[in-house]
Amino acid sequence: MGAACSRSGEHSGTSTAASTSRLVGPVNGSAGGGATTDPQPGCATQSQGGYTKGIESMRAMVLAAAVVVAALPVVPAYASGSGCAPASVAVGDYRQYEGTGAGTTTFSFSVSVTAPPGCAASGSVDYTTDPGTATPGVDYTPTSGTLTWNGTTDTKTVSVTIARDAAPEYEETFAVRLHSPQGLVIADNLGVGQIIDDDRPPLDTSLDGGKICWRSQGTAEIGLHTSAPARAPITIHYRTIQVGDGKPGYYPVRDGVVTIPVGETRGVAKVRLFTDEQLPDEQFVLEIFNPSAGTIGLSKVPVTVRSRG
Ligand SMILES: [Ca+2]
Ligand SMILES: [Ca+2]
Repeated sequence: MGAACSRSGEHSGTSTAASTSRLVGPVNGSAGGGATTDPQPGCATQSQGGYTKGIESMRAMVLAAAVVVAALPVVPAYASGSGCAPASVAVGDYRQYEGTGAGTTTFSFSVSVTAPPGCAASGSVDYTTDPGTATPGVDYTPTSGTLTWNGTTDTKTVSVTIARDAAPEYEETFAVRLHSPQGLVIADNLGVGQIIDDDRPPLDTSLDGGKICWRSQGTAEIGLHTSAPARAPITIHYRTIQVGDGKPGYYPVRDGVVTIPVGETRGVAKVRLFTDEQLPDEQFVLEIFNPSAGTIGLSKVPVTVRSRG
C-alpha cells in the first residue's frame, strides 16, 4: 500500500514569491481626464477662449504632477511589453541528505518569477553561494551565475554539488543568494540549503526479505525500510536480476526508483507480472542500490512467482 514509486524526490522549496512589486501603475488617463471634468461655474460650456486656456493650464499642472509621480517609482524599468510592471523573483530553500558513498549529491534550488497578470518576466538576476556552517570547497562546490528570462515565467534551477561522506557530522547550512537584478524585483534573495547528515547515527535501508507473489495479482510488491524516519525524501533505486535462462514472466526493471516520503520509514518496489497462469512458477532477485542517503543493508532478496495459489 502507498507504494511510493515515483520520480526521485525533489524537495520543492516553499515558494516565497510575494507580490512586493506594488508600484504605482502606469500613469495615464488622468491628464486627458482633466479635460472632461465639469467646467468651473461661469465658464462657457463650449471649449472656447478663456475656458480652453484654463483647461490648458490644468493639463499642464496635471502633466507636471504626472511627471513627478512617474519619477517616484523605486523599481527599475518596466518589463518589455506595454504597461507591465517588473516581475518579482524569489529563490526557495532546499533541504536534503548529504549522501554517503561514491559520487556527489545535487541540491536543486528553485528560482521562480511572479509577473503581473497578462505579463511575463524580462530580465535577469545573478546568484552566488554563501557559506553558512558548511565549508565551501569541502562540503559543497561554490557556484555563481546569471539567470535570464526573456518574456517567460518558467521556474529555473540553481544546482549546487554537495560532497558525500561517511563522517558523523552536525547538520550544515549554506545559501544561494540572488543579487544584481536587471528588470526584475527581488522578493526573496536567500535560499537556505540544509545538509542533513546521514551518518550520525548511520541511516540504512534494507529490503524486508524474500517474498512469494502470485501472477493473478499482476504486480509483485517488495517492501523496504529505513532505520529511521526520513527527514527529507529518500530515494532508493532497484532492479530485477533474472534467475535461470527462461523467458521471464515479469517485466524486468533496470532502474526503478522508490521514494520514502518525509516522516516515513517504508517504501515498496513494484515489478509487473505477466498474468498468464499457464506460465510456470519462477524466481528472480530484486536488488536495491544507490540510496540518496546513508547506506544499504540487505540489498538482495529472492522473489518467487507462482502461477497458482
Ligand atoms: Ca553521509
Ligand atoms: Ca556526514
